[in-house]
Amino acid sequence: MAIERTISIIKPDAVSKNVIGKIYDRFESNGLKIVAAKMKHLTREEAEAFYAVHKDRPFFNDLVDFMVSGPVVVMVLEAKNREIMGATNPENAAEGTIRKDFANNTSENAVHGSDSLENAKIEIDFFFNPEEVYVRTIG
Ligand code: IDP
Ligand code: MG
Repeated sequence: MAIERTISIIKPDAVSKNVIGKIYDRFESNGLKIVAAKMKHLTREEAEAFYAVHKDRPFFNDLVDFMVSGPVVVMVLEAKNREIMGATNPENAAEGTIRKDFANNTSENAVHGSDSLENAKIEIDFFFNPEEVYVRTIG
């Protein structure tokens, strides 16, 4: 079976709270492996392109403003992360999820995660060249 890969982004709110390591730990503690990672300050053009699927939503401009407000940390993870992230609105997020513990509100919600395998592939290609994504051969 092919290994499932997905994207996670630690958003500017969580980076500014200095909880990058705590969020990495959530993934690792739940058995996910980080196979690529980098810090990046998105340009407005990059944020608009990344969230193009939401371009007609009322929150699009606020979302882009927020995502360019500071650097983010982009990761490729092996295995699923939606359950670990929690619901978009942290008030609806389950106990023990990243958003429950670290999000401010529906907009500043600590992390992004791919919503399907198909979109995961598109999002991985958006941020990483193939040689930047590693095979974890040991362990
Ligand atoms: P997701 O991140 O849980 O997949 P999406 O519906 O794909 O949620 O929305 C993408 C991002 O847009 C959210 O993570 C959040 O930052 C922002 N967003 C979504 N809905 C709202 C809203 O109603 N108000 C403000 N921002 C929102
Ligand atoms: Mg989404």
